[in-house]
Amino acid sequence: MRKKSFSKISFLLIATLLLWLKTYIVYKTSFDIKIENFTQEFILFINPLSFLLLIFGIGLFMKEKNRNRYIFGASIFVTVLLISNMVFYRFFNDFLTIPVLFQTSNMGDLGSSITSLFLPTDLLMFVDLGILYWLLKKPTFRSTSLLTRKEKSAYFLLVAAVFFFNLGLAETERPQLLTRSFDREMLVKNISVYNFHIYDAFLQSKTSAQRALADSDNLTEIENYVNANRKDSEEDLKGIAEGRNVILLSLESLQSFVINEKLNGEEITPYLNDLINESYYFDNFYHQTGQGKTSDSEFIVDNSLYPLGRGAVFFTNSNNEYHATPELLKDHGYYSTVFHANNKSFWNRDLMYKTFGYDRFFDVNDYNVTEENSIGWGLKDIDFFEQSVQHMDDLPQPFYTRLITLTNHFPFELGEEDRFIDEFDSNSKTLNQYIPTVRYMDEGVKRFIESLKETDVYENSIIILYGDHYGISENHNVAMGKFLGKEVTPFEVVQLQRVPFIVHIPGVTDQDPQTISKVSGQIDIRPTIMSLLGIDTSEQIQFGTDVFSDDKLSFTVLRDGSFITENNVYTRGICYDKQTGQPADQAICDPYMEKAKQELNYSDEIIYGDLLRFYEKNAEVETEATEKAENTNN
Ligand code: GP9
Ligand code: MN
Repeated sequence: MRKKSFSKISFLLIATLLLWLKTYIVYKTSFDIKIENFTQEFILFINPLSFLLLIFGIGLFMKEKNRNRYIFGASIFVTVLLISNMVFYRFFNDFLTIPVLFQTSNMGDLGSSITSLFLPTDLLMFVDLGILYWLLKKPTFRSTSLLTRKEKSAYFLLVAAVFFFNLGLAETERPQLLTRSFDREMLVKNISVYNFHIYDAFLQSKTSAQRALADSDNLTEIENYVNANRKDSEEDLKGIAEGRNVILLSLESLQSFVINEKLNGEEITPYLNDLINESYYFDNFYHQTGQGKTSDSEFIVDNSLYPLGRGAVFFTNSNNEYHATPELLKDHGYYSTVFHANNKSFWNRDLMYKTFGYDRFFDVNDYNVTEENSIGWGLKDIDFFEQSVQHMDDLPQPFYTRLITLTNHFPFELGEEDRFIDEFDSNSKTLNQYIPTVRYMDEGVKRFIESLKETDVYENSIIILYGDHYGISENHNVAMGKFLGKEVTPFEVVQLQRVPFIVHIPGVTDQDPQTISKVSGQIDIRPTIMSLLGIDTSEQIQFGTDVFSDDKLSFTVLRDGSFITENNVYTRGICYDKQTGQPADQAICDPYMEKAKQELNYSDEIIYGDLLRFYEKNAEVETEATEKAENTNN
């Protein structure tokens, strides 16, 4: 284009330059994007360009004044998109996806979490908009003549060239970039945060179509896979808790690194450490949640399916057909409940619990919540447990129940009176405050189990405790490194996804406590429970295995596609040796790559295609069960 053409689009070019630089600064300051070489840095630098030229380029079809106004409006839009991602990233260490945007019913309840995520420096995000606004008023830019057709074609050809140059470069750095879409960081790093959103919109339309196109044949292949991988349960423990109540404690943000660990000579989780000595404890157990956090963990635990790679399945697919644990246990006379002192619609729980077949959800309205007994997200754990035990005493037995704690949630707030241990001392307020809130939750669990022992429920139950997901994100790696006394590499990040898993069977585990180091994950919880209760699930589609089974593979896959085997950790394209924490020969991880991908893909297919609606055998059992339930209700 000639000089004259450039002057026609000078406002557009200035806007592009400002937004481009701003995006790059945000990349470097607000997101933790790992760069390994110069090409990657270069890709990161140029990647916002094609989108910005495209979106501003639409203005070229508008007349004079409107054009610059449009460009200014588009700059505001792009800025808002950027800020939303920044704030979201601070909490979730992840980028926004369309399903997450529609979880608006969660937003109102976030309260203190949201405000503590905004920083004064965020105001700097508006500086360039100020400049643009000032230029908009300047006579030089006010009336610019239209571009000729030829000039427009040249402009959009240039945009396309920039885009394909970017994509080509990215593909050489990262083959199959668009087909392996689990890793959002990889996408943002290579094709920009903006093009990532366009790609995400494409995925959204694809998954919406998937249900309509699915048929029962899709399920057959998955059934074959699941059947081929099924392992027999451990004979000695099978049915050992037949007819007992099942009490699951979903422990908010609890990671394994605090277990059996001290700060200034004090144990961080004294009660859990004691309980472990009377239980089966799994020290290589991983959470497998994605963007749906707590709700994802609930989904995994109740279905032994993986949650989704984008969005929260509790929101996106709450009308699907599932064969969740409450529904299966109903056939065996169980009554199912959840105790959680939050609004019932948070994470769309009220709807999803109905779908899963829960009989009763004790939500915030079932608790006495006052100013004094609340902190952060709401009712404090000790009060929550105290009031829950009272409700529990009245439940029909046997029951299957889950209690979900809340105090140990970001931003980890706690009153002085509840501080039983010092804060950690590092540059991360989050990690510092995490230690006392974990300690407080530990106290809550202690009082809960102690008061349970005073009722007849305890002896007749099994108690299963697990961490729902990580509490300390990668944003705090430096502080984490200080706590652990070693650098937090991508290998360590995976190892930090370990959460405690404790199986406490009164009369059994206290006689013979064990620490089991086989690799397992939340996906294995349901098959384990079913086996302990002596319930046959050989006709169920589930991806987990009874953790006590001798045949269980020492293997688990995380939602971002990373996986862990007996000796290795695979993450971000690198196979690590667990013993040294150093990269190992890729060939060692190769045999598991396909399995990891397949598990996640099959599980996604089930959810997106709503495939369990085609499951014949279970459809029969289910009608029987519903009829039975209806009869008893009448
Ligand atoms: C909300 C609580 C916390 O009810 O379960 O949710 P999270 O943010 O951890 O997913
Ligand atoms: Mn949680």
